[in-house]
Amino acid sequence: MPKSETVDRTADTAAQTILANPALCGETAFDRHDEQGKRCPFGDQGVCCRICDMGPCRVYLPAGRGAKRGICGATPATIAARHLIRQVAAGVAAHSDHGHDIVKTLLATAEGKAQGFSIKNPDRLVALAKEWGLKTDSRPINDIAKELAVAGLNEFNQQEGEIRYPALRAPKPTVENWRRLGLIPVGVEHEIVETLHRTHEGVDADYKNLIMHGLRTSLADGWAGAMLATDFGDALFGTPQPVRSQVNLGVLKKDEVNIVVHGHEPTLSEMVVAASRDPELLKLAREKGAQGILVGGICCTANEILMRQGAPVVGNFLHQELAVATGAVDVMLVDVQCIMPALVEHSARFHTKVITTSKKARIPGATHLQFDEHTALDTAKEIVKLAIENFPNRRHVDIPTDKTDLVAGFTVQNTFTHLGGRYRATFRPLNDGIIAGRLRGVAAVIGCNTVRKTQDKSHLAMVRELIANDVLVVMTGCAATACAKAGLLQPEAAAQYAGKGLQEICEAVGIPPVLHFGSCVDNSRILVALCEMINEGGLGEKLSDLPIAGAAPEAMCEKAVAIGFYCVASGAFVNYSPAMRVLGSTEVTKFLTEDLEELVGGKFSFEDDPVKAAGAMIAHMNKKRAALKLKPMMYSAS
Ligand code: NFS
Ligand code: SF4
Repeated sequence: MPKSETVDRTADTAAQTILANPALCGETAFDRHDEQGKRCPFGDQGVCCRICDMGPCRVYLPAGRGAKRGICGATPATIAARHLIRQVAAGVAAHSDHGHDIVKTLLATAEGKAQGFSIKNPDRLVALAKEWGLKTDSRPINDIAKELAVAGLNEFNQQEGEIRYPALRAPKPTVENWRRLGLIPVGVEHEIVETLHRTHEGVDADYKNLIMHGLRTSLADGWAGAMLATDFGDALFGTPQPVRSQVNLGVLKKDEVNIVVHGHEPTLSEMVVAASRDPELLKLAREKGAQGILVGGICCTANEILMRQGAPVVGNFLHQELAVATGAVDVMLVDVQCIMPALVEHSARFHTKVITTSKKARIPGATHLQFDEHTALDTAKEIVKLAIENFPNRRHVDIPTDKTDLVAGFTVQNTFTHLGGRYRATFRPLNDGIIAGRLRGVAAVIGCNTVRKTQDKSHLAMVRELIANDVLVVMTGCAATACAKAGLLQPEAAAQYAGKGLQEICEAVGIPPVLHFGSCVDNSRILVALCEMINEGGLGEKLSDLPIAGAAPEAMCEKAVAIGFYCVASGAFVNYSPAMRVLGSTEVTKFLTEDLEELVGGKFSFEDDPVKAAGAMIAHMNKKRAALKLKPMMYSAS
């Protein structure tokens, strides 16, 4: 296949190089996508119900096909809403189970039972403990950590009251509105259980009632599960600092042992990075003919070790099979989420060993090495050793040369600290920039890759359009990796792509126009940043007053649905593409894209064209700017 024919599949030149040689690369998700052909419109539009075993029932499509109702009488709206909030619950569960594991690791560390772990940022831990109302004076750090971790676990299984963070962090009027609507979760598990119950056959049939519970469930992700993963992760593994690194398949090294960590949880990958620096193992690598050991990441694990260790990023979601196809990956180490089962079969064409490590995620044919925090360092060393021993088994190696510099590691605590020589976190420069009309607002562009759209293309088009219009962009997940590969995460990108006002802010603060905030659970950093913007003053009273917007331009998984939901529930305008599976119900579609705004201040739009979607986000920011009576934009159209 000539390279020119791969451009529909991916905008990434390294990926194009690999896909242009199918004889070497073998089958990938792109081929399996073609093999699926045209999808069933009922499933695609959310009106196929398989909740009970009288079905599946395929109900009325706007095109005039299908029965009016399911066997039980469920309408298209009921069916679409039930399906959608089950996706929300699954997404919330994924982020929250991840957060839960980090809290448990913090507890094991405090009890001295987690091998190789220590509390890397005790200041952050003490700050959290104070925020949570715990006593911190003259107490040993492990005591505080233990009490904090136990309190953290309670956020998951609490059975009455409210999760803690909304009242602690969100602006009061936003919290009051959530309370008025009954949207504050009791506990993470409580809401997930209730979603599964409500969507069981013959329970909740009111689509509005279902969607509102979906919003409540999603808030348990953004304001508990994911927020705990970020906060406790920062205390345990260290809070990120701005860091330079590189991204794309070209970071793999021909003459070094390459270990690619793929998945989501930082507990294992942190240890593997540590083990790769072990002098004994480095010596063994040299004995096998390798010059060193490289640990690079795919998907959100990549973002975790990039943010905290500056480790190079091999790629985003659709790069997982392509990385193996370089022939240079000695071990592909996976934990949970976004791991294609096809990796095992695919890797068999090369010499790559796929190692699964979580009891929750095994793949037939993979080597399984159970990871457990009590023996973390030993397991990590064993994995590194396996990779070293596999190095001499390499066959044909052909690594694309593409790699790009990037800056990552931004957080609520560090983004605006360096201004004017003051080392204090203050959002003043950001708020002032918006108030004066240098900056139009802030957009969060996040989420996945999907074979339903050209890899990375929508991310790039949307982000370029936003920054050209003086919108500061914050990114996480595979979206951030997409833009990093294209060079948008470098300070130099401001001069090339940003509007004049954004350029001035970037120069004054010393930041790129696109800020990498981390993995997908780190979207919680964005929520906290929005709270800080309100606290700083001048931009309204509730989160929904802010000139902000969100987008997932290449969304793929249930976690993205959950994130979209908690952003809308938190008051944001969110463009989600490809559309959520609700278009078969005009009522549900209208509720999500219009009516929600009156209730929570945020709403969805499902525009697939990334430039038009950016236009809608900009229009929303303009509307908010007008409501706040802010000055006209200094250099671009208001
Ligand atoms: Ni987010 Fe991360 Fe990527 Fe999507 Fe998967 S890695 S948690 S889900 S595909 S961005
Ligand atoms: Fe059909 Fe109702 Fe059963 Fe769904 S719950 S499969 S609509 S009978």
